[in-house]
Amino acid sequence: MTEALAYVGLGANLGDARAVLTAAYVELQKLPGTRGHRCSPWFRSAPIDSTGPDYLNAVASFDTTLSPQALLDALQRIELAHGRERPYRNAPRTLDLDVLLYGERSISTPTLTVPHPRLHERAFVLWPLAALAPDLVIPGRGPISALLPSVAGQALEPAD
Ligand code: PH2
Ligand code: MG
Ligand code: MG
Repeated sequence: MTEALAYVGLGANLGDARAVLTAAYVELQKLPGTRGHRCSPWFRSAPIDSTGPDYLNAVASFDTTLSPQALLDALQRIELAHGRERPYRNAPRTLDLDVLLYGERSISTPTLTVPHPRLHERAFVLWPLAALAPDLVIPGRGPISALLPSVAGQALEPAD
């Protein structure tokens, strides 16, 4: 079965964000059809296009035989298990798990867009991603090192 290297964004800004992100990463490691998990350092930042407390963010990567949609379904089950509600777009959340990248594929279905459509404009995604994979090339966007300067204005601090 073919395997793809997936990158998943983790974020939380409600409740005990540190405990929830830790638990979510443990659950990612237990997902069937995944192996070789890595997690970036954690970062704290103010909400972008959103409100509420500061966010805790990280990026995880792993090899997976799950299809993109099966991976999305698994992430949504983990979000729900942590009390995720969706009252309105970009609402504060107990846990957000986003498929950022799935190998080198560009995917556009009614339920999933990969690369994540706002990945390239968000410091809270680009910096943890670059920490895991400094030589990464984002399909349709280019080398991650070339994208970082454009988010230099977004404050982000290490949260480890
Ligand atoms: N997620 C959003 C909207 N804004 N801001 C920060 N700092 N971190 C996030 O994870 C985040 C956000 C929608 O998913
Ligand atoms: Mg999401
Ligand atoms: Mg998100």
